[in-house]
Amino acid sequence: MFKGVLFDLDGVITDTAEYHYLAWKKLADELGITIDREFNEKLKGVSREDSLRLILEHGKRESDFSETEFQQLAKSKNDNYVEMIQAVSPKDVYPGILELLKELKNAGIKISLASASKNGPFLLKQMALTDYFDGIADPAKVAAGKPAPDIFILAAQVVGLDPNECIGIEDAQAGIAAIKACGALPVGVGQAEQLGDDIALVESTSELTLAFLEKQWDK
Ligand code: B16
Ligand code: MG
Repeated sequence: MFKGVLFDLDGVITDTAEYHYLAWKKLADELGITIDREFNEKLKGVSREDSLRLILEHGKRESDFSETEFQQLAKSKNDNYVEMIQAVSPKDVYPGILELLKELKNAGIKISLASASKNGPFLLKQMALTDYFDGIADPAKVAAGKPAPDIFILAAQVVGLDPNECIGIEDAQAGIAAIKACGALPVGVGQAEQLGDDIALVESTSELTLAFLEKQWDK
């Protein structure tokens, strides 16, 4: 039996992707760079700095800013995003997630957060989920973001486990790659076209039950 579940946040616990998109779009517009929802797919699971780099490259403006200016742009996007997520509440938790957290807790399985977002702890608080988490991996403490395995390795470590004792749940390509690389068992939320057909997949988080996870583990 697995001993821990490593949760991605955005796209697994709630949908903050739309807010990230709107905040990046505002910044891109100000810089005269056009981004759309299709481009935004590339930013899912990717860190704030790496996302900004991708946007600047997309607009061929990657050489136009000093390091200080770059950090100011990242801050301006985040200020905007943080303003938007003040409205996040328990109503925004995806279907089945609260029930799953309760089942895991009752079964004595460790629950850890492996989100690339520095706003993860704030979002958990807004959704009243903080108390369910035994650990939170701090993305500021890892050298490389997803698809590197670092954040998932740390998420296992902070709850005293080895990644190969854990299941990782993700909605992004970069995140599934990170889970595979750390040695945990990946479960994807989404479609095979994006996440691959070689892993367990659910279309909706409502399918994520303890029984479902046990079945994947025993396969
Ligand atoms: P922040 P996840 C990721 O969250 C988002 O998917 C990604 O769009 C965002 O850029 C990243 O967090 C960093 O977020 O700017 O709040 O630190 O999917 O890893 O939970
Ligand atoms: Mg995600």
